[in-house]
Amino acid sequence: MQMTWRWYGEGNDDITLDHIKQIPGVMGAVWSLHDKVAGEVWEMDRIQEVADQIKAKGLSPAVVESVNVHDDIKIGRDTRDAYIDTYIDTIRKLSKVGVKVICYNFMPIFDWTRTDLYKQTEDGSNALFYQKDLVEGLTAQEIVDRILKGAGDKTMPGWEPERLAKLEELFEAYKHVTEEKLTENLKYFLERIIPICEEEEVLMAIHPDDPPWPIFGLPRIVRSRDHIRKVLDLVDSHYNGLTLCTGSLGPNLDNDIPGMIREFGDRIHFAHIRNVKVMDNGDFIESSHRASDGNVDIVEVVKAYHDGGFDGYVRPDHGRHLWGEEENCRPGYGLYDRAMGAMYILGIWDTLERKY
Ligand code: DNO
Repeated sequence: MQMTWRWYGEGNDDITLDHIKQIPGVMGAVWSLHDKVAGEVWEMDRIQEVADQIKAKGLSPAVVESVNVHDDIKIGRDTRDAYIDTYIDTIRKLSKVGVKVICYNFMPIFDWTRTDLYKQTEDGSNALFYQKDLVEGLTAQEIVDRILKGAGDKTMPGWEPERLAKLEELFEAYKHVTEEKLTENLKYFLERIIPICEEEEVLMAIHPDDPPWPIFGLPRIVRSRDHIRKVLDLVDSHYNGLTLCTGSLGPNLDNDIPGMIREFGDRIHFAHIRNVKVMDNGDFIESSHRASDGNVDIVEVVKAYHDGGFDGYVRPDHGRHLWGEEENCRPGYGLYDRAMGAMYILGIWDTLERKY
């Protein structure tokens, strides 16, 4: 297991590479060109610049999260081929600087969705929260407004104001995109990119839908064991793989996550490990990583990876906001809880490594 940390880039993250280096066990910075909207060309000099910054600190730039997929590819418009060409161009360039894994998603319009970015908890910390009936009661525009307001001046991947300004148009375009259609469009995309990934030795790792159910009538196709199996079978190549995110799959208590880790095995190229506490009414809050604090049994999760000899990349994913850090950090991406999460995961791993 190779521990990494998501870094938003020079001048775009209060947590610097120097901070990241001090977290025990972290060997890589998970990065992206965060100013790029889906479909834009990634210039080689920009890619090289970030990879060099990371390498200069002795960290690995092997994981990119995300190269976002343009909506025209998901919708299956005629313009998709040109966007796929651009995507392929980015894969080839990333390979040149040592990128091994690209995390991406195939969620229509919205990436992860929450109703409250700073839900107060009893111990005084706050965290990302999802209120089920509120999502059912609000319009998509109201959710967008809530998230963008909560993010303040911080850019939020998946919630680009430029793209979301055309919300009505986007919903109109997705009107005829059923689950089947979206799956076909993913297949089309994968059939074109995976041969290049094989050539360039870059593993694709699709991120599950968060939350793991359809919202606002939009289809979601990466949300259960059966969905994931289907996606991996669309193109049966090692390079068509998975980012297994315990916190995205976790809010559906029917998802047996350790079971999925054992089943999907070496098709998991990137592990996002975090916990969620699910309420009786289906609401959920992001909790600390400790198994007893939420519904995802993180000990069993790490054990499943260990039993399978997992050698891929992992990150502690999100954390709660502690000790007032929400003033400065991106929602879900504070320093303290993620650092403790990384240590909790490594603590379990190191214990399993011992032969008592
Ligand atoms: C949330 C992240 C996701 C993820 C994308 C991948 O914090 O895990 O936004 O980066 O879905 O494309």
